[in-house]
Amino acid sequence: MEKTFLMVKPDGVQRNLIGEIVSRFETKGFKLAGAKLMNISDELAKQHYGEHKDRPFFGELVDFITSGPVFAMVWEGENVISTARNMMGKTNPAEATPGTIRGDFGLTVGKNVIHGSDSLESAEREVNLFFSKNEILSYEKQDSSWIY
Ligand code: DAT
Ligand code: MG
Repeated sequence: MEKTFLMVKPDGVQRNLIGEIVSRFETKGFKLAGAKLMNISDELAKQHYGEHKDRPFFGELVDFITSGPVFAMVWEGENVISTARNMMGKTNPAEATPGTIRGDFGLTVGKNVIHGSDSLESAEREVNLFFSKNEILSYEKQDSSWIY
């Protein structure tokens, strides 16, 4: 089954949105496969956001994501990568549709509450960057026959 990496960013943690965000993916029908509250090192931040290293906001982005604890998660389910991106809303919360996480909880692109992998390749890369194999659990959920 497809997996994705999602992360409540430092602003979301400070604004007490962990529970709300977990709840949205849980009630949608996805399965939580791993989760941890953690601090991101400078090195991990630069690896994670490597694709943006030449963008003018890169320094700001690394400073922000390392500024406080994040809540890192692995979620599993059919089409979870693209569905989670739709549930997050557009990168800039000002353009994100109400009902999406960024549309409901954010105002500025620099503090947009949540990260989510944008492709199969980035999901695999990011899950492995943040989680070791033994932190990702494989288990049955009893509601699965009512979802699939
Ligand atoms: P997303 O997080 O939706 O995948 P992205 O990968 O293009 O968006 O950018 C990563 C993060 O970088 C984004 O969540 C917020 C920040 N960012 C993107 N564009 C920005 C900009 N123009 N100014 C400031 N920060 C920006
Ligand atoms: Mg991205």
